Amino acid sequence: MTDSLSLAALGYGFVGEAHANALARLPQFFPDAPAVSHDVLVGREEDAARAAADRFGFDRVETDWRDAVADADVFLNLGPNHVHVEPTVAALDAGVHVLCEKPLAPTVDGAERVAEAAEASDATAGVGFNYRFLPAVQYASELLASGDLGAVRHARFQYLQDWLVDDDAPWTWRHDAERAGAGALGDLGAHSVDLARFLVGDLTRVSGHLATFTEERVPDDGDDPRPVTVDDAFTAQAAFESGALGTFEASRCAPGRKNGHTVQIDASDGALAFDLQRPNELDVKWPDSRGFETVLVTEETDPYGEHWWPPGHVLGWEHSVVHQDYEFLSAVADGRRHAPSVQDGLRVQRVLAAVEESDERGELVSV
Ligand code: SOE
Repeated sequence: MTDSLSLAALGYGFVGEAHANALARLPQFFPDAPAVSHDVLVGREEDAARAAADRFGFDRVETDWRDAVADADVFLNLGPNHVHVEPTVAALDAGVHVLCEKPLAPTVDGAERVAEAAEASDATAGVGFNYRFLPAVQYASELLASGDLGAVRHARFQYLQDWLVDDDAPWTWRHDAERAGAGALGDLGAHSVDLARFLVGDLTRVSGHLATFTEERVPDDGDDPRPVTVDDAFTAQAAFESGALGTFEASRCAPGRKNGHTVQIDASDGALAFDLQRPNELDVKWPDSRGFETVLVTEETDPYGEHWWPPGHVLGWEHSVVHQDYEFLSAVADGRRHAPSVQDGLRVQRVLAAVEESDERGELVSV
């Protein structure tokens, strides 16, 4: 391996920008992170890709991923869901390390193809479930693993956004089943199911309900309404292998909720609660406290604490991506596996598919 890892990235929208920011932070705050050279940014619209490449510091732009991925050391697949599978499989087949954004694929079949390619490759492969890397979420995981709160009985996950409350909100690729796979279920539910697996363990069966409240929307660039073929919201009940019970809910039609992701875990000797809109805090009901105490997770000894500011000088959403990219690139440099792996991405996809199947059949579905 050369001194710096040559990087190809696909996508320069919101998520592309979040990773560009993360990579820019690493040399200053994580000096032991492997060096990266920003070689090529892939995007279909050449002018827009060039403008993004100039801002993010990439040397070159390609409009076809086939001209970029196989020559890199590392490929970040940050494109929309329908371009997750082909470029990721091609990169893994060429021995290139890949971090692919969530959901791993629009369908279980696609996710299986990626997982098979990863198993056949020596490269490190990961999926972008960034919320695992928030200090408070890591702390919650350590607390549950320590056994101090006892055995988990209930796990509740809610992920609420409001950008589709209005029927006039425009149609985008996110409303198209072919390109997105699913709606709130795949986009938001994927994060919740990943945190459920990370904090509590695997799920065994689910029952789910999906709803699409607005059946068609008008795209920004045209007059003709297009059908919305994905869900606006879902709810699901689940059972974990451990015997714990789970509930999941996500919506893009929750007025006033911008990006509200909440987790509550009730265990036999205590409980904990996390809210993404208060990312530096974990509410903990200790075995010997009367109610919940709010723990500020910003000490030097807390996960990633030593890399940043003095205690109380809080972190935000972007830091989850910085930590994730640090862990992924470190795994690449050390020749290790990364967690969450693409196998984790596949398992999440199977849960999401089971929720959809349960809604269609009106029955409980095994995962
Ligand atoms: C969708 O609105 C979205 O941007 C997701 O795609 C992200 O994964 C989530 O973190 C925030 O919301």
